[in-house]
Amino acid sequence: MKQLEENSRFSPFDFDGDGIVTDDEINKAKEIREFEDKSRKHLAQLRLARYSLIAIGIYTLLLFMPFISDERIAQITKISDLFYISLCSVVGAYMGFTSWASRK
Ligand SMILES: [Ca+2]
Repeated sequence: MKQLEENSRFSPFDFDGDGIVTDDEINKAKEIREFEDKSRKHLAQLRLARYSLIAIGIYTLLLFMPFISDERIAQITKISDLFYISLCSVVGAYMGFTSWASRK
């Protein structure tokens, strides 16, 4: 328990506004902080997965553009295989971890 001074930096934790930060309120603040961290992490992963999908789409479209010759496509096929596999595994890992985390 902690009695607060005026405009203390702990006053945001005083949820019921009585000027005292109880252990309960500290725990609640901790939970909120953890939740915020978790959702920030989740957002970053979502962004990564989304950009991977977009990159796959753009790359595939680029391959069909007239200014890229068939010879060049044949040359980069090996790289593009790796490209697809790695980006797809990012997306797959995202979906896997998301459903695994929501089941916990
Ligand atoms: Ca309080």
